[in-house]
Amino acid sequence: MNNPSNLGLPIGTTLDRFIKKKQDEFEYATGELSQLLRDIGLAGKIINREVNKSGLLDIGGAYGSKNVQGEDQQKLDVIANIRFTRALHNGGQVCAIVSEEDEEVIKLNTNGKYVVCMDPLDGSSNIDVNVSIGTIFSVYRRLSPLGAEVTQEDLLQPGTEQVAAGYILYGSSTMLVYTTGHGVNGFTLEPSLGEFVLSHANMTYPTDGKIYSINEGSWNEFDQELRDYITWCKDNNLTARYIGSLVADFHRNMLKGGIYIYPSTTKVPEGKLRLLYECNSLAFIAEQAGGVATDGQQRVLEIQPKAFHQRSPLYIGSKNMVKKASEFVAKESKEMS
Ligand code: AHM
Ligand code: MG
Repeated sequence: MNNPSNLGLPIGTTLDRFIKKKQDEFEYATGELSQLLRDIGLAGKIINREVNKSGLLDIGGAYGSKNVQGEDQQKLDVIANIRFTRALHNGGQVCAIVSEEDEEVIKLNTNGKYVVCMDPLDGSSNIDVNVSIGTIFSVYRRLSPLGAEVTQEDLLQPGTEQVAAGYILYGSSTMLVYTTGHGVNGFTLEPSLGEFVLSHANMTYPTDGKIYSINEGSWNEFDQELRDYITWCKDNNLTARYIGSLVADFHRNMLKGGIYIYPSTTKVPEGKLRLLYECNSLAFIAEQAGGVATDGQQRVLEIQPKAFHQRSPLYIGSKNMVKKASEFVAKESKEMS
C-alpha cells in the first residue's frame, strides 16, 4: 500500500492510542466513530473472556431457542449479542443495530450517528469443540437526520457505504482486525495487559495463493461450473483448508493467500452467509487489503440489500484466485480490476 495506513505507529501500539492517532489525522473528525470503535474493542474483550471460560462453566451448548434463521442459538451467541448491544448502547454513538441474533432491528440512541450490522459470534457450531470463532461487524453513517426515527434506507445501505468494518478472531490468540477505508490493521490481545496491541500493520492479501476453502461435502449440491473449478484446484495442486468458521478461514487466507467460497447450492440457492453482517464486512476488509469479493457474478459491495437477513453467495480472497474462480462460475466473465 502506498499510503501506510498504520501512520508509522510501531508494533505494540495499543488499539486506543492507534484509534486516537488516526482520528487526529482528520481535521473534521468529531471522535464519535473513534468512540464507537473503542466500544467494539471493549465488547470484544468481554466476549473473549466468556469464550475462554466456555467448557469450564455451564455456558457451552444449545440455549434451547432458535434465531431468526431457525438455527439453534448457543448460549455464547446470546451472551455475545447482549454484550455487544450493551457496549454500543452505553457508548451512545449508535442509533440502530442489525444483528444475526435478532429478527428485528435493535433501536438505540436516536441521536446516534451510526448504524452497526453485526454477527456477534460466528461459527457457532465450533464453540463447544474449542475451535476458532469470531465476531464480525460493519459500521454505516445514518442517512436520516439525528433525532428522527431510523429508516429502512439507513439500515439497508450497500457495502460501498461502510465507514468501518472488522472482525475479532477468538483463536490461538485473540485478534481484532479492522479498516476505516484506509488499509487494514490487526491488533492482538495481550492477555496480561488486557489490551489489543498493533501486531499486523498494513495487512495485505497476497495476490495469489494455494489454499481453497469450501465445504466439499456439499459437492452433490454444487453446479457443474463450480465442480469444474474445484477439479481445477485439485489438478493444480492447491491445498484444501476449511475450518467452518468464516472469520478463521478468511483470516488464514488473508495471511497466506487463498480463496474462501460459500456458493449457491441446490439446498441454499442464495448461499448461507448473510450479506449485511458477514459478506459485506469481510468484502470491505478484503478490498482494503488488495483482495477481491464477489457473489460469483458481481462485486459484493455493490449489491443493494433488500432485507436485513438477506443471504449471498461469497467468493472472497486473493485477487488472482477469485479471478480464476470467476472464469469458471461467472455467467458473464467481467474483467476484475
Ligand atoms: P453461523 O453464522 O450460523 O455460525 O454460520 C456461518 C458459518 C460460517 O462461519 C462458516 O464458514 C459456515 O457457516 C460453515 O457452514 P457449513 O457448515 O455449511 O460449511
Ligand atoms: Mg454467522
